[in-house]
Amino acid sequence: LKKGACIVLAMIVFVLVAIGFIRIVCANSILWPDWTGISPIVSDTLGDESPNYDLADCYVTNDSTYLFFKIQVSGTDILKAATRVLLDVDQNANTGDNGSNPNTVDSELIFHDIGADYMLDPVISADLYQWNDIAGWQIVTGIPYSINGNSLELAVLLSDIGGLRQINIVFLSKPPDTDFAPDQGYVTYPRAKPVGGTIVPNDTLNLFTPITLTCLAAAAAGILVGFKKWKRI
Ligand SMILES: [Ca+2]
Ligand SMILES: [Ca+2]
Repeated sequence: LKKGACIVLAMIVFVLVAIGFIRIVCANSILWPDWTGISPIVSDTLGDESPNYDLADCYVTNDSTYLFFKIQVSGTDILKAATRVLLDVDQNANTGDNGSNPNTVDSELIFHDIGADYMLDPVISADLYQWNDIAGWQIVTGIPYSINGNSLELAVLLSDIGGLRQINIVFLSKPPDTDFAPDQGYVTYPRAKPVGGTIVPNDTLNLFTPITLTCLAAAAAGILVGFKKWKRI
């Protein structure tokens, strides 16, 4: 019986290790975006930290499956383990890590009006964390990452953060006592779209100045008078 139990235990351990291995392999075999033509969502102040911690340009984009992030520092080698991305997916500073809970990643978050519900944390490999008011940040799953010199890319499945919607974002380096991007407040992705309705171009609006309206009214009156005279003939 003991031998049988050992075999079962060994099989369970083998399966768990295999699942972990497959997850790590799968997590990093994704197609990263071509960032050409994408503007930074935030360009942080340069020189407010030592170069490899000093957040510079940060980018966000998405496809139908992933939300992608690219973070650059002003130095030559980004310190992956120091980087965090905070996501306020309900745009509500009262839910999530807003800096006031003892388990906060950084108490200076109180100056950012953000309540981060999820955090991307590449401290060991790269992982998605979810906030819990009692236990603090709890690991959810591994996420893909790619590192190249001063640039770090991270990706999170949209389905793991409740789908694509407008979210508020703050980038951190070396928390606590850290570099933030932006230095205060947050950035929003996707950016707000124009509200509905027809936008009339400026040159079309010029057609409706008071002078043109007066001329049009006079012309209409002239046509009407002319038409009445023509009927009497
Ligand atoms: Ca900076
Ligand atoms: Ca929130």
